[in-house]
Amino acid sequence: MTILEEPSIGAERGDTGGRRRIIGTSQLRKEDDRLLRGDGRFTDDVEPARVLYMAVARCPYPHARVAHVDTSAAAALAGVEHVLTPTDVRRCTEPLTVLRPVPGAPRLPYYALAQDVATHEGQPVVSVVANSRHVAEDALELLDITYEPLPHVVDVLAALEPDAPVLHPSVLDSNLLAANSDGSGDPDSRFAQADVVVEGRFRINRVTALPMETRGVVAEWRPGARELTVHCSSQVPHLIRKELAEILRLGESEIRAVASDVGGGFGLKLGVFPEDVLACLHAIALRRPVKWSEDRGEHFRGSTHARESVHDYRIAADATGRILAMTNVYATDIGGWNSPFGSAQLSSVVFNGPYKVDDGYTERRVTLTNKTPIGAYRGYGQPEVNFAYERLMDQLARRLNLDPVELRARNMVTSQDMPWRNPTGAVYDSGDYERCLRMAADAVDWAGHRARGRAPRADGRLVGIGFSSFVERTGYASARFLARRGSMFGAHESVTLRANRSGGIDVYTGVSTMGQSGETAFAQVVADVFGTDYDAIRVHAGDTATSPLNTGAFASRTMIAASGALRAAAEQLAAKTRRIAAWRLDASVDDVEIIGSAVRVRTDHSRAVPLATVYTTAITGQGMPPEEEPGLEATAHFEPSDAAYSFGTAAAQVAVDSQTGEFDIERFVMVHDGGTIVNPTVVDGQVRGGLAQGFGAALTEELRYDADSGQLVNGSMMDYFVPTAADLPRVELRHTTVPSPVTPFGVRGVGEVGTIPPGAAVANAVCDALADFGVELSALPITPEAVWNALAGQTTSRGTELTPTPSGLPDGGIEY
Ligand code: SMO
Repeated sequence: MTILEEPSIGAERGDTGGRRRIIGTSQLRKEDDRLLRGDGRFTDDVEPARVLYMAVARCPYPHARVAHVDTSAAAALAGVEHVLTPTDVRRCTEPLTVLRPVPGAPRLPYYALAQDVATHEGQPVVSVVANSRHVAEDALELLDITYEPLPHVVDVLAALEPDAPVLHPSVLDSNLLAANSDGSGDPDSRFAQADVVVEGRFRINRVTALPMETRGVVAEWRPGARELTVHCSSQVPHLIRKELAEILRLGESEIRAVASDVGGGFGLKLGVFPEDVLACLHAIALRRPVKWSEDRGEHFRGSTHARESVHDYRIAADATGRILAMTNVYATDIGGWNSPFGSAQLSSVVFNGPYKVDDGYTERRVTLTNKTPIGAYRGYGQPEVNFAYERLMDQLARRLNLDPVELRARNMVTSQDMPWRNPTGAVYDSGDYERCLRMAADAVDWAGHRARGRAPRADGRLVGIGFSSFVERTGYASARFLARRGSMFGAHESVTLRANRSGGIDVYTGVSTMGQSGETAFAQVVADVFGTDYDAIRVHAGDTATSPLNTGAFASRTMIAASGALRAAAEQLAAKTRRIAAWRLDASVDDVEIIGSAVRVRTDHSRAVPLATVYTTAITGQGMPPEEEPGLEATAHFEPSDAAYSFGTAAAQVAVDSQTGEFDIERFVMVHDGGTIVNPTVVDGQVRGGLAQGFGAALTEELRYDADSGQLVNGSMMDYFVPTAADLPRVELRHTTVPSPVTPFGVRGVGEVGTIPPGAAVANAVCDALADFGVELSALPITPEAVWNALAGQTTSRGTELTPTPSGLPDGGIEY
């Protein structure tokens, strides 16, 4: 274990005496011992006695009436224990709830099994439980389901046309689920005054988070105890518990949700999916445990997709390149139903990226199509708009014959501006955006590249360098903000700390462990604040039976909120520990300090008492100071004063073959500020992991639907190209550290940041290399074929521009 002295970090933590800093050090991950030994406990590892297995029949059509369901042959198959039909589900459950509804959208009557009409391929229609997965799947073959296919629409813009088939005619007369607008100032006048306007339509590909562990659930009902235990692969066990209680008409006390190890969440595992409800219903009916493990084919059709959207962006500038106004009117695909976590808002919230824009407007059109629902995915709206505004920044630079780095620097929000409120009400807390940009430009020798000019290299290829500057909103502004948007959770986190007689501290959290190293970071904060050893802290994660009610792990929010709760609880526990120890040592409280595994008198280190002894004193209540109550446990809740904004600039260097469109990413530099860093190795891993997913979405990944059949045509690992380590460019990572003034210790979230810049940086690099050909890329993914098409002057017809809705006046002043 390395413990480094880092006196610059965490100055606000007050007097730490001679103690070693633990925040800011690369402690070995708590999670790795079990994970590297293959000893993790994922949902599929849970195998209760007498467990049965569920399989799900799914609609093969993009849009179809479920005319008739006959389950008799399936139910008669030897080994089949139970079958659920749409009628059963309608009778015993409420519609699925949404954790973060789309503001202004009606609630769609979405049940765990399709009622009357299925609106996407892969939607569950019947579920079967048998004594093995094989038998359950065989039984699916014996189901007699009559579908009447209905006209479908899979293109997000076509779905908004007046002649499009309407997916949910009982609640909507079009496929526009909701339109949300926001903004401030007077963008129309600024556009009228502008010396130059750049605009474009940017198409963002449909991708999926593809966690290594697919979804899964094991449900067990003990009728006498009235206790439903639900093991599930989830980022939000306490929210799953609440939602299942509502959907299954149970009390929350009757449900225990457990998400132990989670093999990746990335936003996909937020909220209840149909299969979670089905497994519970079977388990309750059968009084036996029921397990479902999603296979990869189901995952591609039944788990949420992400990102697909079309953005019409405009930037107005004066002749010096100063941005006067920016607008983003966009249609975002939500698929066939409202997904468990609603639709991306961040494409509106940070539509201006790191640039100082006072006059701006955004409008989001949440659009239903006959495809798998779209949900949250790492970055959730931010990679989408970064691609658009950063492509336009380069186009603006070319129009004005300005250096794109200087243009960016000229427009960035400065540290003097901050806190600065953008047109949608997002308050940028602090940072030095330009420093990251300059560091990235220096790292790739931007000046040298400019000086060298555009001649092909010796190998005949053209070299280009592109930048992407970005902000990432991490955490939420406040519970008040969430309430206004109808979200079913708070902006806070909650933890319980409990000392034990072995001299350790147990930390209980509802934040599940899904690769983000929460156990490690939580332990570091507690050890640091309390003053004990990192090894003395044990984190118990993801079980609603033991942890305080909390929010969960998403929105890059966990450390921002949890570090405050951990600090408060550790301070309470430390204060009582010192009072008890002082009493035992016959010293004054102010004279004792916690160091490692003991409490000692500052001025006389021979007078000390082991922490195990102090804890035992409190736990037994024997030998306590007269005025103290027994017990040594603290629960704390903490809501940060605002969201924190991470920021940075990425730079890509590419070499492009101007004949074929093939290109290589030769260098990729990421300069990033995540504020105060709790564990540098973990932060590097988070940023690199995000970049890997960012490169996938930027370069190779796209879920494609055939317009005629409405079928997903590449829903398998053979056909959907996720890059492996061998396919990824080498990443050169640098950090700056500007502590955030709105969070404990100055932390900023880092979990999603890597997904944001790859698309824009690579596209800008390719367009820089091909500047003499006038190539401007405006769609993801950036494949060699797309570059070749652009070189050949092939442009897809843009269609009608999405213009602002006349009645869609800005909400005005809702803070983010
Ligand atoms: S897309 Mo995330 O888990 O908020």
